[in-house]
Amino acid sequence: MGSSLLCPSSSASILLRMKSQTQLGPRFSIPNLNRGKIERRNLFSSPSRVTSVRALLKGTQYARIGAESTGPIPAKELLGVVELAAKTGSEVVMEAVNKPRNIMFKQGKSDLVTETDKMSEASILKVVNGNFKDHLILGEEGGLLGDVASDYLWCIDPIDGTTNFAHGYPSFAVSVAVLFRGRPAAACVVEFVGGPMCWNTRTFSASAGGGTFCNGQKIQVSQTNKVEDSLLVTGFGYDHDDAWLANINLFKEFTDISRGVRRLGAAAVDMSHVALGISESYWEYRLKPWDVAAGVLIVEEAGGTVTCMDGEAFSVFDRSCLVSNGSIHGELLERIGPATKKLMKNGIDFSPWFKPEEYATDF
Ligand code: LIP
Repeated sequence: MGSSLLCPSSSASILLRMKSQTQLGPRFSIPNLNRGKIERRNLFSSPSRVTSVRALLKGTQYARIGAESTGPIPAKELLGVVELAAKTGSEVVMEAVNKPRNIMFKQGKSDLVTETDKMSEASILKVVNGNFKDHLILGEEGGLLGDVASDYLWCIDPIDGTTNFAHGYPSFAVSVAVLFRGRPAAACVVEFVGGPMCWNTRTFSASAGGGTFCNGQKIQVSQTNKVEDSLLVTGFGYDHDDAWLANINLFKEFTDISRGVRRLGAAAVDMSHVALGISESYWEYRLKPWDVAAGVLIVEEAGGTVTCMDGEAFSVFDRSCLVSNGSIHGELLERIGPATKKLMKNGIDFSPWFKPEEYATDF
């Protein structure tokens, strides 16, 4: 059982880890992900075929992203530890939420990290290690540690939406998920709601095949079936590249044809809101595994759909993510699909990233 410790928590290692996959060195590979696709067609070749394309997309079944098995550890046991870990991290964040922040910078002036991110992650690691000594862990601040031979990979974002946290602006969250052979098996997002003088939390949790719950009550995505009746959410990363620009254009387009597009700044929160049925969709380019691993399972288990932004089957190591209530997924892809395929055609890198090289997956 080989044990490895990568990217220990120092600003140099953070910089190293935040670089793209190819810059990361041999431990993070770019594997050829041959995920099973249920149906792939060239749906976007001719804009004049919009009506028939929509009919086709309505019948499209998208591949599920949740784990089909949780291996020797029952889903319930995994979920219990995931929830405890997220709760423990959220207590650290709650303790700090009304105090002055010690802000540091990662790659640029807008990519922040605080002492609280690091303390929250340390408290989460303690819970995971205390329960599963031999699991592999990928934390936003600490990088990769544990046993690369493990089938279980924990994806930890100790504060998703750090910029909002640093400014005392909702929304932000603690996000914890565990994958079994690459697929999300259990997930928990503790969302901070309210604001100065009235901070509170609500907890979203899900396990593969077990449904999604918010503060213990089962939740479902909305039934809205047209983009024109939908409230949409997107996000923009710190790297202002071609994909960022393409999404600025999608933001404009969808603002024109929906009830509005919001930009809150915390992927885990944005996805949990789709699961709760208070928005219909969320998408973003260039998210990392720790941003998405919990949120995607929370959406799927609430009855929603998760794909890449070109409509392909999704894994947490992909560089684009589209979640929706399912009913409007095809209509969203009529615009998001071609925009993403154009980026691909222009050579923009959409290969998987942050996948630990020796970590075995089922796709
Ligand atoms: C952030 C996301 C946000 C996204 C940024 C970033 P962080 O996570 O949740 O929505 O736009 O790219 O990844 O850095 O606050 O944990």
